Amino acid sequence: MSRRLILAILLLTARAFAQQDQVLYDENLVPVYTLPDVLVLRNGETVRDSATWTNRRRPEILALYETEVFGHSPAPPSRPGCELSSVDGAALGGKAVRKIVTVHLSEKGGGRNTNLLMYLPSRTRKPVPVFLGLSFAGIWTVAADPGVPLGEQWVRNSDTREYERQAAQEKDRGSRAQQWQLEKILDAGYGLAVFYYGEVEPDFAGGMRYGIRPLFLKPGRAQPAADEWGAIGAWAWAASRAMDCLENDKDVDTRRVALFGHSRLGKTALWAGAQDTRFSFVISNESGEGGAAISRRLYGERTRNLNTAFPQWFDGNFKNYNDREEQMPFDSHMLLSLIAPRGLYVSSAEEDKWSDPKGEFLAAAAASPVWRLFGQTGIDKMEMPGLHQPVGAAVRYHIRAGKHDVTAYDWEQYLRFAADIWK
Ligand code: GTR
Repeated sequence: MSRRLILAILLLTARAFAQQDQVLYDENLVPVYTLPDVLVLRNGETVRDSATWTNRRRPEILALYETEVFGHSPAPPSRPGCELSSVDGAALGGKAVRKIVTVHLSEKGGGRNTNLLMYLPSRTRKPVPVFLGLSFAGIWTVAADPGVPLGEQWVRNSDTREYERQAAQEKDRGSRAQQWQLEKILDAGYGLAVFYYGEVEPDFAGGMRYGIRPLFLKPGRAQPAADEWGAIGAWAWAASRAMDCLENDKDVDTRRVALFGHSRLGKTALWAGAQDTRFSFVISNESGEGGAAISRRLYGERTRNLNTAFPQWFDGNFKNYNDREEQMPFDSHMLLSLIAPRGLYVSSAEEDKWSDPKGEFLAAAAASPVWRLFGQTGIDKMEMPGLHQPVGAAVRYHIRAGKHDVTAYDWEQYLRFAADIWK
């Protein structure tokens, strides 16, 4: 290697480190920025009606996100790959019907599938609305339910620092129950369906080979092209395959399925909901940078941080925007706009500054004019609300006290939102 090359590499590394140290948390230092106008077509024409939005502007924005951010996903399979592997009509002490459905993720075989755990309230006879959630951990962590078989999970070995599959332990059962609030969901008359994202593709650089993406590579390719899906695209695609299976289930009210995700899985839920209009509303719980937060604010996490720490998440083209947020022909309000006119809930937590709560609010507000085209109200004030004061109608936002997490307070708001949207 030449001396000049070594020097250049050293300089670039030093710069990357300096940037990670200097996270912007001072509102006064947020640069002045101009967002691309969500209602102006690339040819300069203004969108004035819902038909122009649906037929012309929405496809433009979707294409931008497919090319520049998350990458194109493969076409859906010709038929759903769903196999009911167990049913218990008296789960959770008789409160719920529990089903586990094996969702086959590739028609080409390859043995890739994920287990969809469903709890439906047992007292209703009619098909029920369902929250579909992406989980960071195996499905046995959702509830302290001995009827869910323990499986394997991808974990980082603390000695070797390598990721490996480890068998779950009895103590893991229900370990994430408080992030799901299953009782509250069932009491409200809704079901909950959850799958573990690690079964679709384990979440680390190099994890792709254990997931579904290699099964869809174009002939002769060892890696997806720069405009083909990253891991978020794969997880989002799996959410749509889980939706195929919900549609297959006569106990589910398929016009009322909401998609929920937290943090990186909130980014995933937004992208899945943007592409797949079968989801009747989408919940972005603290999705932050690359999700709901406005990138141009430069507050908290930045594009470079995402692409450095998690190179597997986005497509190759997204790497072009490191330190160039102001050059993006899009920003997060445009990702959110793809959910219109369906429901959208964006939430933040006060101590989760890395996710830029204000940037998440501003994006939800800036996307709202699209809902207006459909005669709906989104968020009509640009002032950030105080803690625990949800604002907006078809687009709703709240910020709660506390840190990066999913809490009972968050679910209480989502259930209220569901009652409004699904009335
Ligand atoms: C962080 C990442 C965030 C967010 C979060 C999470 O490390 O920087 O973008 O996605 O992980 O998913 O918990």
